[in-house]
Amino acid sequence: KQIILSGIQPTGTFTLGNYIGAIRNWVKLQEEYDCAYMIADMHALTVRQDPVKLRQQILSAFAVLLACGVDPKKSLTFIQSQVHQHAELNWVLACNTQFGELSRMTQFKDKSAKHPENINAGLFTYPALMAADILLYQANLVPVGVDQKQHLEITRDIANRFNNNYGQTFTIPEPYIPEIGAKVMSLAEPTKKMSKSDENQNAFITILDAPEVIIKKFKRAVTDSDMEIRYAEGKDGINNLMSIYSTITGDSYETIERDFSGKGYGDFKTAVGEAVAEALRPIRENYDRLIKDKAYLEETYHDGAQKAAYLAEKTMRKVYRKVGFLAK
Ligand code: AQP
Repeated sequence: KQIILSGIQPTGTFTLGNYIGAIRNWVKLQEEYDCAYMIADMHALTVRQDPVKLRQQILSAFAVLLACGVDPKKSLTFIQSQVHQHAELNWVLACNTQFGELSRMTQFKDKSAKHPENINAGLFTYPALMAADILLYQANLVPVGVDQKQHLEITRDIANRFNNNYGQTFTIPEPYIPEIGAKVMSLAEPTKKMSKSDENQNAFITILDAPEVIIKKFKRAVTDSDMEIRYAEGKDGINNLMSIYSTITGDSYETIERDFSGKGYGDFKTAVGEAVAEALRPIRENYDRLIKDKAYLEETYHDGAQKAAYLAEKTMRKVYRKVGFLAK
């Protein structure tokens, strides 16, 4: 079976965007592949985090993954910082990554523009850690959104270079583009992607929002001054709502246009809100049950970390030997 690795940062409660674009596909992939899913808490440190909040968010993020249907019996499910090999391989790879190639990363440029007060070294070398995450498990495939293609490219470059310099060590990962998983846009600014760390609470739906909150947020969603519910250029707000509704219900755009012809934006927004609230209901119920069971969560992430470390250590031993370190 081919190996898949993916991760998600615990920088806030996961959004409908994270669900549609990532987690929902992860759940499907675990039936066909050997999957490894991690809470990327080390990556979250590249932006200043409140320690008390971060600790709570990591646990909550782990519970959300399970609540969505990621099954620790089928997939390796772990928290990045609990597997020390990520930090170890990060160092070796950082020493094999060039300043110039890191400087060209658009995410670094974006994030440092957004946080000019905290342009730290971790933010700059982030791609080396991401490469470590992927290469440690010899992943064949990495599910990526369009926004993350550049990161996978640099991972491939780093892996190829390492293999050429030191001999065959790493599997070269390929991008895995899911069939569905359109980009979900912000409800407040539909030209921007929906983001969990957006300051405007109305811009995103979280997986754990109560049904009435979801419906209210959709009612406030920014649309346009046109009256028609149809998918067309320039109608970013309506396009986004149609795309969300279509992914959740399975209805095509034509069906939606037909069903809502002659109806107002208000009716459509309510329908989208209700459909999303209903789809997220079982997840929220699972979560409410899981988050109370701290012992189970602890046991599950410890077990995941142990299994991950076993696999990661195999790669690490090889890497240390290849670069010339003495055996432990
Ligand atoms: N709006 C989105 N639509 C579709 N997919 C999305 N993803 C994120 N936002 C959308 C996918 O979710 C996965 C995990 O993302 P991440 O936690 O690594 O960080 P991100 O992509 O930067 O997500 P956020 O929510 O925007 O986080 P912050 O606000 O912390 O930067 C990825 O597979 C991503 O494609």
